[in-house]
Amino acid sequence: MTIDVDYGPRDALLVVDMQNDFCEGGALAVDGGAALVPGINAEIEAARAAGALVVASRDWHPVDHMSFSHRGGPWPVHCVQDTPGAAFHPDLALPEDAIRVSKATAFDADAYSAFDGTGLGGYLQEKGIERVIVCGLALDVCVHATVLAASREGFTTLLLEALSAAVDPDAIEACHRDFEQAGIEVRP
Ligand code: VGL
Ligand code: ZN
Repeated sequence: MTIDVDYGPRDALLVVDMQNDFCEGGALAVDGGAALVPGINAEIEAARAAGALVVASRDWHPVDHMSFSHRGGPWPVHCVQDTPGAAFHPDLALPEDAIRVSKATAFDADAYSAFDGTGLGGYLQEKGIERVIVCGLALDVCVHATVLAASREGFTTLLLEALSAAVDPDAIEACHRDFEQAGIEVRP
């Protein structure tokens, strides 16, 4: 089953941070994270079949990153470069030609959005992409930031909420207000 998105060649499906550390058993596990994988795989297939671009971001921190609690940051150690926790979920069916984007790779800065410091916006523009369709983890952190950034960069933005899950479910309401204010379409 796929969500009924009319994908085309001017669309990019952006799969955010579907990594082991954000799934059950990981260092910063999101409830319901792993269960999203089959639905995301179906979406990837639908997007590809219609000639859409498939992009996958990953949180990719150096050791001792400033966002880790032992450095005074808000998060436990997670998604350290080249560790199993930073790998994409093993069942995520990323095509070989999918675009991989690593973010938050500097010691001294965090980046929640896949557009932050990656050059992704310019790249998508060069490719003629007009709409960005977003799914993945976590709804209230990196998906929230990524969706707002996509809209700010001028892309028509669609969030597939059934293919996302939050670290803090109590934060979802505030996210919805932000999405609405920015004119972002949320597909439940
Ligand atoms: C994320 C917390 C810390 C995310 C990344 O990908 O949502 N959350 N770093
Ligand atoms: Zn992180």
